[in-house]
Order: sequence, then C-alpha cells, then structure tokens
Amino acid sequence: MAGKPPQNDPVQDAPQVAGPKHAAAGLPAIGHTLRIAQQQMGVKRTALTLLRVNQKDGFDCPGCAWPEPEHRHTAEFCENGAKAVAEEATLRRVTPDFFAAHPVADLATRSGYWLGQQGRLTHPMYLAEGADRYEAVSWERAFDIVAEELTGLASPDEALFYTSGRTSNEAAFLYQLFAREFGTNNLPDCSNMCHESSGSALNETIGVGKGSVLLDDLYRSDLIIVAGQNPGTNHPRMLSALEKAKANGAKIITVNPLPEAGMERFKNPQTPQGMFKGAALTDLFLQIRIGGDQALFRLLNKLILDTEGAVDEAFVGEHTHGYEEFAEAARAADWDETLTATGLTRAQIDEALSMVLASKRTIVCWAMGLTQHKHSVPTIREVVNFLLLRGNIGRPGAGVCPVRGHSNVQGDRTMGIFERPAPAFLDALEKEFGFAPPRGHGYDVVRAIRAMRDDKAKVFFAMGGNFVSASPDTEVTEAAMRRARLTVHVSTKLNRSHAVTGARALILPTLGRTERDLQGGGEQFVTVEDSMGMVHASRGRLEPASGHLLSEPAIVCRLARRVLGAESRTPWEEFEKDYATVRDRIARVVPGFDDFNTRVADPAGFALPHAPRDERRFPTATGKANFTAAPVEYPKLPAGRLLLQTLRSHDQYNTTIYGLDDRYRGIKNGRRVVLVNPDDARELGLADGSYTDLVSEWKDGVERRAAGFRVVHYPTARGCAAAYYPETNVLVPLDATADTSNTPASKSVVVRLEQSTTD
Ligand SMILES: Nc1nc2c(c(=O)[nH]1)N[C@H]1C(S)=C(S)[C@@H](COP(=O)(O)OP(=O)(O)OC[C@H]3O[C@@H](n4cnc5c(=O)[nH]c(N)nc54)[C@H](O)[C@@H]3O)O[C@H]1N2
Ligand SMILES: Nc1nc2c(c(=O)[nH]1)N[C@H]1C(S)=C(S)[C@@H](COP(=O)(O)OP(=O)(O)OC[C@H]3O[C@@H](n4cnc5c(=O)[nH]c(N)nc54)[C@H](O)[C@@H]3O)O[C@H]1N2
Ligand SMILES: [Mo]
Repeated sequence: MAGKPPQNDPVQDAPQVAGPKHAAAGLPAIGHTLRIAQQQMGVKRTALTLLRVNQKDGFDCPGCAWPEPEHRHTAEFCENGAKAVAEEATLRRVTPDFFAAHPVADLATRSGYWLGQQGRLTHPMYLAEGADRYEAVSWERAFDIVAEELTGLASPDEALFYTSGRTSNEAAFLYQLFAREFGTNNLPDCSNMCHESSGSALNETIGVGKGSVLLDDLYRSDLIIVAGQNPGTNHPRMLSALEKAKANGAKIITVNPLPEAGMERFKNPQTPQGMFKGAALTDLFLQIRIGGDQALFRLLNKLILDTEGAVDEAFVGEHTHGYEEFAEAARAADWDETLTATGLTRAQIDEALSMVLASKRTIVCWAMGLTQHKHSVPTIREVVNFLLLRGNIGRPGAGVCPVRGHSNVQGDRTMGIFERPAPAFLDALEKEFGFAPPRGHGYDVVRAIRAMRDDKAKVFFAMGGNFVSASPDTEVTEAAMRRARLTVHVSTKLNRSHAVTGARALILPTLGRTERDLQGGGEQFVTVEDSMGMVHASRGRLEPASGHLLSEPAIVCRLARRVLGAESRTPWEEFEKDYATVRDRIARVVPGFDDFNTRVADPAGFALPHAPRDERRFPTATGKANFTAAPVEYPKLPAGRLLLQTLRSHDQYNTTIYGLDDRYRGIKNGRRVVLVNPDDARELGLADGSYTDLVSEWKDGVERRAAGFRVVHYPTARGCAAAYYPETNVLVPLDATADTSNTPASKSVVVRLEQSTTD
C-alpha cells in the first residue's frame, strides 16, 4: 500500500515538466505567495497575518530556523514562510462531522496533500478500540484515556514521547519534565532524522553541538561554502544574507549534485533592482556525486597541508588536539580516488583550493545533503578538520553553520528533548524539581520504531509532527504503529499519522504559532531559539481556530497532573497559568538562560553562549578542538543501479504538501517524479516521460518498491537520482542509518529502476 500512489485522491498526479530554472524568488514568488495565502486565509487575514511574521512584536515564522536580521523589513518573510503561515492560519476546518463522514480506513487511502488541505483540527477526537471512526471527546476523558494506558504499562520505558521541532521552549521543557517524572528518557524527536549527525560530529570535535556563527559572521566572511543544502526552497531568507555577504566581497562555493536555482541567481523580492535582475550567488559550482563530500574535504585538507604557510600553526598548536594523526591520514588522500568519489575534475578542485587559500575567514554551511548518509558523522568531522586547519573557528566571519530545519528544533534540544541527556542536565533537573530522573538512555526515532515493532513500546505520544510519514521504511513503521496500544497526536492539522493508529487513538488539537494564547494568568507568549542560538519571544495574535483548542503547555500540564497525581511536587497548575514561571525554572536548569524573563523582554532577543565562538574555548573531553582521522568512505554502486536522494520540492514543508509544483525544478502538477541524469537514463534505457518503479536494494534482501514514477531527464550528477520525500520513504530501510548518529540514510538509497507495475 505505502509504495503505491494513494487510491482515493481526487488530485491527479500527472507531472508536467519544463526543465530547471536558473534563478529563485523575484516577482513570480510574490504572486505565488499571495495566491496560496489568499486561498487559505482570504485577503484581509492574509495581509494582517503576513505583516506579523518575524516582527519584533509578532510571531516567529513557523517555517524554517533561519535567524531574523537586526534590521527587519516590513515583510520579513519569504514565499515558503508565507505558505507555512497560510497552512496554519487557514479558514478551513476539520470538525467532528468530518470524522463522522470519513472512517479511518477512508483517511488511510488519502494522500498527505488531501489530508492537509482539509483544514485545522477543532476538537479532541477519540478512536475507541474496534471503532471504525474518530468521535469527539472531552479533554478530561482524553487525559483519562492516556492516563489509563500509561499507568497500565509494565514500565515507563514502554512509552514513547516524540517531538517535532515546532514546539516552543516552554512546551518542550514541560514535556521532557513530564516524561522524566513519569520515568523515561524515551524522547525521540525529528532531530534524530535531521541534524543529529551534525550534533554528533560537532559535540565530539568542538564540544558544542551547534553552529558557531551569527548572521554578522556571514556578512564578514571571505568565503562561504554551501554544501548539501537548497536554501532557495528551504531557507529562502538565507539568500538575502548570502547576497549581502557577496556585496561585502565574499565568494561562494556551492557543493551539490543538483544545480539549485536559488544558489545560481537570487532575485531579492525586497529590493527593486533584485526583483528583476537579481544577483548571481555561486562563484564556483561543484556538482558532486551523492556522498562524495568527505572525500572532497579530505583532499582539500591534504592540499592545504601541502601548501607552505597555509596551516594556522599558532591556532593548531594552542587550541587543537589530534593534529599529527589527522595530518598523516590527510596526506595519504588520493587524487584518483577523490575524483571517482566526487565526480569532479582536477581543475575544479584546484580552483576550490585557490579560493580556500585566498580566504582568511571561511564558513561552511550545510543541511540534509551532508547529514543523511551512512558516513555523515565522519563527513561533518572532516568539514571541522578543514576549518580548524586554517583557524576558522572562533574568529569573526568564520565557522561551522549547520542550517537547522524546524523553527525551534534547536531550542527543543536545548530544553532537554533528547533520548541521551547529559548527566549534568539531569542533575540540574533533579536539584530543581526534587525527583530522581531516569539515567539510562532512551530510544531515538529508529529505535522507537523497532521497540513498537517488537512490542517493547506500547504507548506512542507525539508533540506535533507526522511520525509515520517522516520516518523511514514506511511499511515497517506503519506496521509498528499499528501494534501500539495507544497512539496520541497533539496536532494542528490532519495527517497520515492520524490514520495509522494503535488499538486506541487520540487527536489532541492545539494552538499554532499565529494564535493568541490566553491562560489564567493572562495573554502568554512563548520563546524559540533559531539556528544561530538566538532566543526570542513569539506572540500569536489571531483568534484560535476553534474554542476547543488547548495550547501545548496546557496539554502537558493537564496530562501531567492527571498521570502523576499528588506524587508530583511540580506546580503544573501554576505553569499552565503563567509561562513566565516556566521560564524561571528554565533559567535555573539550562545553562545560558540566566535572567531569562528579563532578557527575553528585549524584542531582539539574546544570544546563547557558545564557548568556541565566544572565547575559543572547546569544552570537549580533551579540552581542545579535536582533529579526527576517519577512513574516507563513499557509496559504491553496483552496475545498473543509481544512488537515490529523497528531498523536498518547493511546495512542501516536510510531510505537509502545499501544492504539486516544484517551480524551480520546472516540475508541475505532480510529485511522483524521479530525476535522472540524461546519460545514465540513456544507458539504462529510460526515456524521458516514461514510467518506472523505484526498487531499493539493501542487504536484508527485502524488496522495497515505490511504484509509478515519471522519469525526468535532469542535470544531476552522474550515477545519482532524486525523488521527493515522503513518497519515497518506503524505500529507506529502517536499518540503513548513519554511524554514530543513527540518522536514517535517506540521501543515499541504492535503487534499480524497473518497468512500472502500475498502469
Ligand atoms: N519550504 C520548506 N522549508 C523547509 C523545509 C521544507 O520541507 N520546506 N524543511 C525544513 C527542514 S525540517 C529541514 S531539515 C531543512 C532541509 O533543508 P535542505 O537540506 O536544503 O533540504 P533537502 O530538500 O533535503 O535538500 C538537500 C539538498 O542537499 C543536496 N544533496 C543531496 N545529497 C547530497 C550529497 O551527498 N552531497 C551534497 N553536497 N549535497 C547533497 C540536494 O541536492 C539538495 O539540494 O529545511 C527546512 N525548511
Ligand atoms: N526520506 C526522507 N525522510 C525524511 C527527511 C528527508 O529528507 N528524506 N527529512 C527528515 C527531517 S529533516 C525531518 S525534520 C523530519 C520531519 O518530521 P516531522 O517533524 O514529524 O514532520 P512534519 O511534516 O514537519 O510534521 C507536520 C505536522 O506537524 C503538525 N504541526 C504543525 N504545526 C504544529 C504546531 O505548532 N504544534 C503541533 N503540536 N503540531 C503542529 C501538523 O499536524 C502537521 O501535519 O522528517 C525526516 N524525514
Ligand atoms: Mo529537519
């Protein structure tokens, strides 16, 4: 079922293809934004809402985690931020009548696009054991049901508490506190599928699992390398920052198997000249083979080592550890092997080297193109080696810049949403709240799926997100979810996870970022942390989508009171009334949040401390920044196979599908497409416009098939293919994960393309 197109969907998936564009944003983006926004919100609400995005007294854009500049435009949002807002602020509603008309079996045949288009959830809904459809339920009854199942477990570790990265700091802090008072560290989150590899690599090498640059550093940089990221679609406001950096003299190298329109040319919709002509952003495009990045950076490191005076010896001597071992490994880097791994030419790498050597301040930005491979952690460590060699960490205009996804995914981790919490964090919780938090490691996303599959976990609770569609190995994941006793989703919108349920299921509808949050203690705001460690307030203004919604903090507080009862000494009632009291506790538990309530009153927010960035101090095990020397890895393809990456179109937010177009790649009205290099396609006998099945090959011998994809001849690197997530998650084996971080390797799936089995 999961590998086939949805059966009961009025939207026909009939892709039309026009070929890739060479510029992003500009006037078409504005027209597109307003059209989508007005369809969902009407004209007046569109204007009122969009003007509040990312303003100092407004709400944080629920789109990506890119930071807000100090001087904000009246319209500080982008096309895709506007779509995210419209999706939430829509006037469409999913009421109890909707659920009466659509049994769960019917919902399970619909596409994610159709489900999302139905509108905002309005009532708590309950699917009783054996029932065929959800029915409205009171909040009290809903909490009773969760409490019944949680207290009936043989061990707290049979419960899973998932988080998606939109959850505010306050809600996240309360949620992990509840899970730990209940007795488990089973806090898998979307980060496990996202930047976990970055966190793993950075923690070990520089001692902090976060990026070390602020916006100002980008503006001051000489060279910015953007590897494995498509900002034109996924972080559009980053293009303005790159444009400004270029105006200040920076050069940009783009490393990507695909030529992405945004990185080629950016037409800034906020400046008159930009709207029409636009700025070329990329100076050097390295069209790398999927998974070739570690080899590329390793060779660059060798070439730096071989260049007289190129290494920052003072920095290396004073601040780093492991240099000799690393240098020995790097000197052994081999040109031929690197050219094979990367598909690049010698001239391209030489040109990159000369740009690297000419730069005194270098930044490397990356996203999912680096994090979702088997060897992602050593790849990112090699990026760190590269920056350390020339002293590019802890210096203005230089550093590591992992560009985060969800708007508060970084904050959620800071608040303790982590299945492997640091002992110091647990000590602080224990001291503040007077209970003994569990110390053993919990399950991450992949382990949580296995635990449900193997009947070791029986209650699945999700604070946002769409677990079954976002996770790998869709059929395995869905079967695992169906084994649970109870599945609970705190959600704003309908999605597939509501249709693939345990024996009992609940949907708990919640407020979104755009909405007014009124509690006993008056109107509340929440806080978020962006990709660069800046914390600021977010305040919704719209009337809530329904009078029956509870905020995420309120849901956690009420659930905690119901489940933990008198045993808990935590003042859950007070927390629910007044989020400032939660922030007081955060200030005492989480480093860097001293005087939280006072400092967050500054509309610009505040920066969290970052030892490597601020003081060139590296809080690692060795007390220094660690060079590492892992063997170089890259995917090796059997003959007749392609390496498939699963990525985002321009009309989606993860599993939320806004529309069926991918404008910059020239695809319209369809998502079941596979982009293949024309030379590979010819060799494999795949005509443009023909239909094919994607069959993934993995050592477990299980055949995973996604049926009925239109072949698109597209200028991707040789041997590589690309298709959209989540339709292709069915192809990603549960066990195919990155070493160390355990992130699903959803950017390197070995596939063969077979004559289509669907007509
Ligand atoms: N509008 C919108 N915004 C979003 C999201 C969204 O879905 N829609 N999602 C949010 C989230 S959660 C995240 S994590 C981010 C994701 O942001 P991105 O990481 O930009 O998202 P992807 O579409 O997965 O794109 C991966 C990019 O890496 C390239 N790539 C793939 N494999 C390799 C490789 O081996 N090496 C190199 N060098 N490049 C490679 C791909 O060609 C593509 O350009 O965006 C966030 N923002
Ligand atoms: N094959 C493949 N798989 C991937 C990826 C990939 O590149 N390829 N990317 C991975 C990445 S980077 C990520 S981050 C994950 C994303 O995984 P998730 O975060 O689980 O998925 P989303 O699609 O972002 O979740 C969308 C749902 O969140 C709910 N929601 C939206 N706003 C709110 C809110 O304010 N509060 C609450 N409670 N709910 C809300 C809505 O009901 C909506 O349907 O997917 C991962 N999966
Ligand atoms: Mo993400």
